Amino acid sequence: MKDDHRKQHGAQPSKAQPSDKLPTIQEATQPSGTRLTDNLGHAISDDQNSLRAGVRGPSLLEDFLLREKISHFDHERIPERVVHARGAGAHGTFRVYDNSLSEFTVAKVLTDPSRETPVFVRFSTVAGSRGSADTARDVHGFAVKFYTQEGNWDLVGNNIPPFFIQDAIKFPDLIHAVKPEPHREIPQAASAHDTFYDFVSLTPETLHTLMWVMSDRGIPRSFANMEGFGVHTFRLVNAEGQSHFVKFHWKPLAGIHSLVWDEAQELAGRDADFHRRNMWDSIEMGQPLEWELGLQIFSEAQAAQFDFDVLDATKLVPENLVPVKRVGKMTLDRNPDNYFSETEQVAFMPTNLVPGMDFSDDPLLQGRLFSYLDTQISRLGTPNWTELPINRPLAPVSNHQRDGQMRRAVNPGRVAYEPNSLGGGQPAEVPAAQGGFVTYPEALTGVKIRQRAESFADHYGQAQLFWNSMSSVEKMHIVRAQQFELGKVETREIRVKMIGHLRRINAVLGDQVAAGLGELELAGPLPTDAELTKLLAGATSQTTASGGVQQDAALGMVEHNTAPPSIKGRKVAILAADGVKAADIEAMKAVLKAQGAVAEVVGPHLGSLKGEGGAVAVDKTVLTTPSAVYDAVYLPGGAASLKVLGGMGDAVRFVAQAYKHGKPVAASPDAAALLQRAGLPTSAEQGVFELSGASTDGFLAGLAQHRFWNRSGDLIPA
Ligand code: HDE
Repeated sequence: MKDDHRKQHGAQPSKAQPSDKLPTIQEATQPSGTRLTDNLGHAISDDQNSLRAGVRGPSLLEDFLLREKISHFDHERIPERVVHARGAGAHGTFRVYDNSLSEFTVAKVLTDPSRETPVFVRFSTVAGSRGSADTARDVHGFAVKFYTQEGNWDLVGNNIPPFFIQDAIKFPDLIHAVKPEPHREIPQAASAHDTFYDFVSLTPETLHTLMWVMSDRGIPRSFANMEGFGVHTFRLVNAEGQSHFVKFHWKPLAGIHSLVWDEAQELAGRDADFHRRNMWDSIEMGQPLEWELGLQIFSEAQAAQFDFDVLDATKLVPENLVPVKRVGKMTLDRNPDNYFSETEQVAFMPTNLVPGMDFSDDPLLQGRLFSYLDTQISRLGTPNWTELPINRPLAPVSNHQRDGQMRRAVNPGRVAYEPNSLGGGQPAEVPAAQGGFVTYPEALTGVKIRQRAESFADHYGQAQLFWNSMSSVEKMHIVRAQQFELGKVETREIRVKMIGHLRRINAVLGDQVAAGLGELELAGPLPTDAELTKLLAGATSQTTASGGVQQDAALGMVEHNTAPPSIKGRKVAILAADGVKAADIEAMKAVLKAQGAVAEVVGPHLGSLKGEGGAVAVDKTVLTTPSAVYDAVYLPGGAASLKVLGGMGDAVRFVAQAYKHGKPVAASPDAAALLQRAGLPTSAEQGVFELSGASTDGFLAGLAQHRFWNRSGDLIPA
């Protein structure tokens, strides 16, 4: 698959198109040779033994091979990103659908449908270190580098449309508060601790984004199931020099789906690489990840009418107010060849724009415009990081910047200044008409001042809009997430302050969280998930700062989904032991494969099973692989197989957890006893399908639906 792709993209540099990124990476690719050498090409005859004085004597300083090898190893690491350290990337392309955006922008990447622009995308979590688990509850980075013919455009966004703070000067405080507490470096990749909630409780502008992180959006099922957002308001500038405001969105064609918290925690231990593995495997299987680029375009005059400020990054523009226009498609279809060279060394900067776009005065964005160049120099060690293959633009680079550590370019000639006559006056400035970047001439007046605008003052209205827009199940998840997070906060005063903020967003939300924290007397026991869901159904608040919008379906996930139901890319576990009906497995595999889903046989051991009707190869075992890594479970027939599984704690837990996590389960009638042991009802309505006949339709529809929220899995201990 990968090699086919290479061919498609022109593996021969001589045949490369101007829009081909691959050759610039391939130029630096070092395929393994046949002779072992050191870094300066000397062939090595013995790589097993260091040079020593006598076979049992001390090592000699003279051993240049040992010293080079160890010294290189000692310097293998670069500082991890101070935020977004944990991430995974992939290559792909972007193409705009038509030229309808020409009235708003001269950017070719957004107006020329004949162009295929190469992209590299890095997804990340924010708080954890490089080795932390993918499924930590967090904001997720969604950074896209477009290698356009006019230079790189980086859309460095997140999977959540607002941000925690309004002003860049608070960013180090926010990050210090959420990172592990500095005296004992605990907890890793988690916001559930005192310093984070201390900061949040004293900084109510964080509340809107907090609500998003505590919702299902904080624990996406996969990168392919995440939306992306540019967060800030940017500008588009057209040929007449007119500017419109714009918000960027990525809409996943695979739909928006999330994990449930218990599952996310299970995965953090059982497969900490869950998201990166999923993306890697999908691409290797020939199933690209796809998004549509969506734009909300509005004039400054329109923006002036809103009762919130579009320069305030803690606010979103409701889609009910300004609809999202889908303008093009991004496809990720090639895995990197080397994690470090590509994913670790890729360097994004919101300052990377192309003509036809510009910044807004959002004070958070303005601070970012400084931060990213600064951080790349520190992280990659030199201003010459732009020469690294993954960062190099496709557009030609020509200027008088010279030297510095690890300079790769060899710039001939004596002229390294401008203006010059000795170099024929070149390279020369490019007028705007020929593509030179010109800043939008925004008129500005004002006094120098350190003060927040009055229009930034409302911190609760959009948190209320978000809350109102949740289905009752999503609301229940938010209550449970806050009970969990604040339950880990040890300082009571901070918990109490947080309850106050949550009550202000919605009284029922605040009360239910308070009940879980022992700050509210209840007449009876705490409500179960099902009871809580019912209780939250009518709980809404009056919004402010939302353009008059009380509820926006686009903000929810369960009832509003952007994709037509499909099972493409879903993964089904077939749980089996000796005695399984091999024909059942073959039939299910064929049905799933036909619709682009994947099936794996999970057994008590690796190797093969003695199936009824033939041997069955096992892909994974119940010991190594929990049902959390699958989207559904199938229990094929074979009384002997089901008896073995029913007697195995791991297998029973496998099924119980799938049910608890809301996943569809399909079972042959032989599985009744196992289902009972795992505590499952047989109820198609609740996504437990008995496959007695040949029809798998109900199960496939359940798989497309992804989760069954109408279960009361409270009593399942798994
Ligand atoms: Fe970042 N951010 N950020 N950020 N950010 C970084 O740059 C920063 C913010 C985002 O996959 C750093 O190369 C400041 C908002 C992503 O490589 C650093 C402020 C949004 C990534 C930095 C913000 C983001 C980063 C760390 C407040 C969503 C990962 C390493 C003024 C729109 C990119 C690096 C990748 C990374 C600074 C706020 C998104 C330190 C100062 C808002 C996706 O430069």
